Amino acid sequence: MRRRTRQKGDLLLEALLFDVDGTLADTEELHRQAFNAAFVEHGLEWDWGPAKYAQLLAVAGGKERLARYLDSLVLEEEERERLRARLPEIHRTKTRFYQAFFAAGRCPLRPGVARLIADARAAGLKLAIASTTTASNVEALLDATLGEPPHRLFHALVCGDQVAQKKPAPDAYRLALELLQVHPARALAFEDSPNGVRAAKAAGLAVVVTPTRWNADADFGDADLVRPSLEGLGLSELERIFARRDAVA
Ligand code: XBP
Ligand code: MG
Repeated sequence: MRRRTRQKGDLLLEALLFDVDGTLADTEELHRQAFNAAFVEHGLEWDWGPAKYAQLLAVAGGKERLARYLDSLVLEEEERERLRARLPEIHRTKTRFYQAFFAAGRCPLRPGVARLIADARAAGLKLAIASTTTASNVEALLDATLGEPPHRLFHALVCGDQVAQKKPAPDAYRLALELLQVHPARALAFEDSPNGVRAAKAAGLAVVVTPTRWNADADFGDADLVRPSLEGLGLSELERIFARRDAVA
């Protein structure tokens, strides 16, 4: 699709920055199942049920989540360190299962996501991904849902280990803004989790939150807009959020 060059008097908004897990698609159940499949393959009697996983989601990053869980177990220190050395391999197995589940079409995009991406591209906005997950997981998601690689849809892709500090640190959003060459006051972030909102806000971005069941009861205090999904949320309404912010600024 041809991208329109921006004309004077266009939108205030210059860029949209999207989180991935929970925002583009409700993926955390698939991540949970992939973790449990990896535990079985590695002969571990670990089993993360939905309630346990909801707690563990407070830790962004699958490798960090595994480490936090390991630290919570009552183990001989020698056994704990032996398992810690295996975490990278366990996480690679988990990623393999996750991508196989996606390839099997087990997770659609959330409502309104595809249309907003298409409208924003047609309006000449810049688009970026700012995620804690691995780049190959983002590729699997976009390939399975939109049939395109990330670089055909987004001008910048910032994932997992590309930054020193994962969410709630602002690193991923700051790097995405730098790659887009866009000022945070002219960009909008889309998130699903408290960690994500904190990360975007710390980067100076206005944030639209579309929680999933994993964060349904969370407090999104300083988000600029909270909606059940992006369905029906058009660029003109997003521009109005912006105009309100500008009026205040
Ligand atoms: C959500 C995360 C990720 C996923 C698991 O990322 O925190 O860690 O839960 O994916 P997002 P990995 O910022 O897109 O919401 O195991 O690849 O980390
Ligand atoms: Mg998320």
